[in-house]
Amino acid sequence: MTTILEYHPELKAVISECAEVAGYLWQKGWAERNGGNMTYNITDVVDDEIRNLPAIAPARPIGEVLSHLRGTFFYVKGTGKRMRDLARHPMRNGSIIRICEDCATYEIIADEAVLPTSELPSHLSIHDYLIGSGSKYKVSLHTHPIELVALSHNSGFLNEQTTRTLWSMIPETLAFAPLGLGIVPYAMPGSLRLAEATLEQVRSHDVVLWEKHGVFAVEKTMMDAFDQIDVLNKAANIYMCAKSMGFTPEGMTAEAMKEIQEVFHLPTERPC
Ligand code: 2HA
Ligand code: ZN
Repeated sequence: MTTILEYHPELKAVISECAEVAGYLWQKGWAERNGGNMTYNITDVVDDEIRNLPAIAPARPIGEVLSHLRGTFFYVKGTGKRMRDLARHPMRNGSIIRICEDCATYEIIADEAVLPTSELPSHLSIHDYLIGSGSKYKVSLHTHPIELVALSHNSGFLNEQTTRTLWSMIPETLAFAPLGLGIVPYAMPGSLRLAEATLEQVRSHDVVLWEKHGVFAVEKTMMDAFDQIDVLNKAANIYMCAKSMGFTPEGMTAEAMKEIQEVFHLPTERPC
């Protein structure tokens, strides 16, 4: 079957990156069944031919009016679709959508009429904020990393100290996730409350932890979003390995952490 990707190498590279990351999510055990979501603002790699493709399904409401999304295009995982299937067949388990002129509806334009994730409104509202604030961030990724979700089952970890604990596990955590983890109290998946609380935290953190559920990250590329989550989850894994060996890890000293901050010139705000 022909796919839009055959004649659009830039778009193909972006979708291949989504498929590669979906495979990692499955391999890591972070994407059981249809767990997790991804959306990619592909507007930059959309040429006139794609821009003018006819809709292959009737326009559907987003559920909100998102005025910064006029004329934008997204690759989105399909509702009920599995990351492990998306890894092999990204255009059968996700689709390309165009946001309509009214900024309240969208149309599927390729390759098949795969309906987007039920989390589409919350992902799109975050893209709307990113575009509105002039951000270079183009992707949003939600997944279920085991160690971070496990930590979130203890209220003692639902605070800013958790970021400091994770930073102190190995030097790379602070170097590569200098804004750490934002925390969002439990809220119903897909709810407006979850989306609003996530937006609040995503402005000032690398990754947002949803209590007893998963994480959410925005980044420039899907691989970067994956890396942010992987770095923080690795630190949680080291913490838990030490605990299961029967001791509380010492963590790097405050001086060692300060040295990392100085050498790496770490940002204290998102480069939006
Ligand atoms: O769509 O993980 O939280 C799958 C999910 C929703
Ligand atoms: Zn989830």
